[in-house]
Amino acid sequence: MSLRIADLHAVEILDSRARPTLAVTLTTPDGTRIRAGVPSGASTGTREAVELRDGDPGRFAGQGVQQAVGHVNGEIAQALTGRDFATAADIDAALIELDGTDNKSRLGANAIIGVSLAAARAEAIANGKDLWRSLADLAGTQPRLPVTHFNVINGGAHAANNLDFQEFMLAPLGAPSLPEAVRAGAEVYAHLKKRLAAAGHATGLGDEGGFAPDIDRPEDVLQQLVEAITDAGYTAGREGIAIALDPAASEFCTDGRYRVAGEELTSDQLIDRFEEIIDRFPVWSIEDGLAEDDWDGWVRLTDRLGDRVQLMGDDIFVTNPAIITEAIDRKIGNSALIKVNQIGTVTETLEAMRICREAGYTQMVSHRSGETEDAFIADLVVSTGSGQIKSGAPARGERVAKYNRLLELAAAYPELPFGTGNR
Ligand code: 2PG
Ligand code: MG
Repeated sequence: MSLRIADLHAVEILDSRARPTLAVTLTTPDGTRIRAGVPSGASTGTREAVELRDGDPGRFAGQGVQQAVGHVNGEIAQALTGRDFATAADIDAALIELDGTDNKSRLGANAIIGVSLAAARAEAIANGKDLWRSLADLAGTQPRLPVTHFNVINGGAHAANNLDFQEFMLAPLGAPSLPEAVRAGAEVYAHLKKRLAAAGHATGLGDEGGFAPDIDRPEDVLQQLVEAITDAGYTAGREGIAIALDPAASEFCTDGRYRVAGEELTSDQLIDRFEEIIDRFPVWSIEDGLAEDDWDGWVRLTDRLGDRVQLMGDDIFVTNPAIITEAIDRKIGNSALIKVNQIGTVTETLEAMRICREAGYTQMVSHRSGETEDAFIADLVVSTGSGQIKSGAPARGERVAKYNRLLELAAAYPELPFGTGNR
């Protein structure tokens, strides 16, 4: 097979938070137009690949992406069009080489990932395969439908409330199938809304479609969640619906001190707090429990709680194969969050996932707080068999686009297994 790009074109569009991002269209020689939308984070890790922003205060408060758009339409298009590539991985390699930096800061990771996502789709089409099947064949993985993690309460950098922890997710681990997991998420979401309203809380939404009540203490949110799960007729726990947290601790850590609901905690005190939380509530996974630069704290966190819950690195790992390798060496965490734009190409994302798989680290594929309707990550999670995805609440178009793609795959391929696949 040979992959040829006849035309590459990017446009500045809006993400779900009214900030600019890119839509990239790749046209093949036979005229097929393949589109990709670029996601963007708010609580980003400092070692993520660099998202190029124009910095012109007169446009979108400096958030414009016209330079990145210009790079796709200019330098990248010039370098890639009309050439024969054997695979999409070769296109990714050409992008990395053209950029020439360690962190994609010259051309912009937002420009590069847009082209990379479109190239992966072009490869699938050239091979006559669905995207998930094409990626699975490339990665040599066993496809599987994931447990959907619904972020139903938003705090931190994603909402204007007092809540320090960023995400409280419903994890229907006990659901018998993907459609039943989605149904459980949607039903509990509806009950949670009623319960919050009855308690006098606002039911406005945060960036990821979860409610954003003014509740300070994470334990009080967890109590509401457990009750909403029960109200909806489900069991709160791993046999029914468990809970996953993303405190996104880098966001409330200054000089090694963590500020939670007005209290100042050391790493060890925060670990104690997590232990109490796990004792009281059906929390099965904690992402970014400590800050991205608190590696010593992470070692102790993993040592103390690693055999009780999934400890997932997001800001600390940034989907970076080299950082994940170092973390595995130091016994930090037991799981990685996977975001395509944190590293900037599909090839490197698959490499990060391979490293996790081989080390026995679990993985969760993730959206960003700024999203488009592009559902690439739904195919990615199925193809790699990683067994877990988070795409926000079961509400708002850019969030449900991913869940809906999964529902369609579940219907079309009933032979696909469902679940985390964890031992
Ligand atoms: C996270 C993500 C996605 P952001 O911290 O896990 O939920 O948020 O995209 O803002 O980094
Ligand atoms: Mg996170």
